[in-house]
Amino acid sequence: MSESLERPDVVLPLSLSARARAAEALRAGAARGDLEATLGEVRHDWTLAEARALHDLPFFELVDRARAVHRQHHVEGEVQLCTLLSVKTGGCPEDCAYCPQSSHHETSIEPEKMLDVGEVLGAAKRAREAGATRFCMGAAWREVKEGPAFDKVVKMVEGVKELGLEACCTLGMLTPAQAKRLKDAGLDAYNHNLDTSRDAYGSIISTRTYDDRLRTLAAVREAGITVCSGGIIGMGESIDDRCMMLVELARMDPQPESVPINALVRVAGTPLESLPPVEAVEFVRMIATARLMMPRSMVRLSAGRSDMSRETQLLCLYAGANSIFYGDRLLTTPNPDVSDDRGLLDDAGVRPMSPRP
Ligand code: SAM
Ligand code: DTB
Ligand code: SF4
Repeated sequence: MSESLERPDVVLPLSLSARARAAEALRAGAARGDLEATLGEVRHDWTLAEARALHDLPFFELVDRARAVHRQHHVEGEVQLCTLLSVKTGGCPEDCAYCPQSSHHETSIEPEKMLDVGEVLGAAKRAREAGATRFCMGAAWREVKEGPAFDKVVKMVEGVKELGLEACCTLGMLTPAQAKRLKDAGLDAYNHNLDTSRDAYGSIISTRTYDDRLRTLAAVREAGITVCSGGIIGMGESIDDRCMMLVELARMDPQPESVPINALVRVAGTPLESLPPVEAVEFVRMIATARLMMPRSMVRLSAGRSDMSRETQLLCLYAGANSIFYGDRLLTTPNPDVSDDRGLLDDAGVRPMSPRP
């Protein structure tokens, strides 16, 4: 034993921390055992310790459990293809550290005028012909403002619904009255991400609060529109932050019908441009944990696929993701080519989901 370990002042903290670690391991073991008993149940009382116990399971065990829950609640070997379109690009007043469209950062994205309804419906029709069943329109807005721009969005939603597609929008903060108007236009889903944990949020965005986000989600739910909310990993957050974000989402009652999990797309000119990429195994852990905590939700393998191998993407689908963004662009950044995605799904024998009747 080294000299330092024999000194009473050192021995005590060391043995305490060893005991604490042993107790923690026991607690985690118990939590894992308990969690096995409720596998596949929709629960709204998740704790951080439980989320961590799942997230930190041996990788194969985590994926096995997630796969079992996935098969219990979802059609095997099927993936929904969703196409994104930025209907109003750039010049956003918010300071989201990850976002190329924020006017606070010097990126290559220049503000553009809003697309016309005809252009958007043309893109939606092409997306449908290419096999997408859901079309999501994004605007680089802090919030929706009443007026001609919102009137145009309402027309876009009506047109997308006439094409037989699921319609989703992501337009920033929304009031209950605006949510109601979108619902009346036929909107199926509204995307508004928590992005990260409440604790990490302040280091990523300062121009609106976590509670602002929750208020918008409440307005969406109240209007009878389904909720699409998830977040981004790879922004320098801890594993606890990732798990806490999932806890916030899973505690919602009802849980979000749709949970996009994005890997940060590191865009030049944003404050996060030099962060290291997300490890594949960490990304799959996040997908699998989301699947376990929100068994019935669509878990969407979202931004970041351009930097992932085919094998990583397949592992995500195996571990519980059942949707991808499909089309050569996300909002402003690249996405894998449609032909590559078709090849990947064909090679794996995964079927694109058919339109719902
Ligand atoms: N302005 C609206 C808002 O923030 O709610 C809608 C558009 S915003 C681009 C939608 C979501 O895209 C963000 O909440 C964020 O999760 C995701 N996102 C934006 N930039 C990203 C990036 N560089 N990498 C990964 N996800 C990103
Ligand atoms: C979501 O969670 N990811 C999508 C969608 N919801 C709107 C957006 C990803 C954007 C990635 C960066 C960009 O292309 O601008
Ligand atoms: Fe604006 Fe949305 Fe980008 Fe934030 S994420 S800067 S709100 S477009």
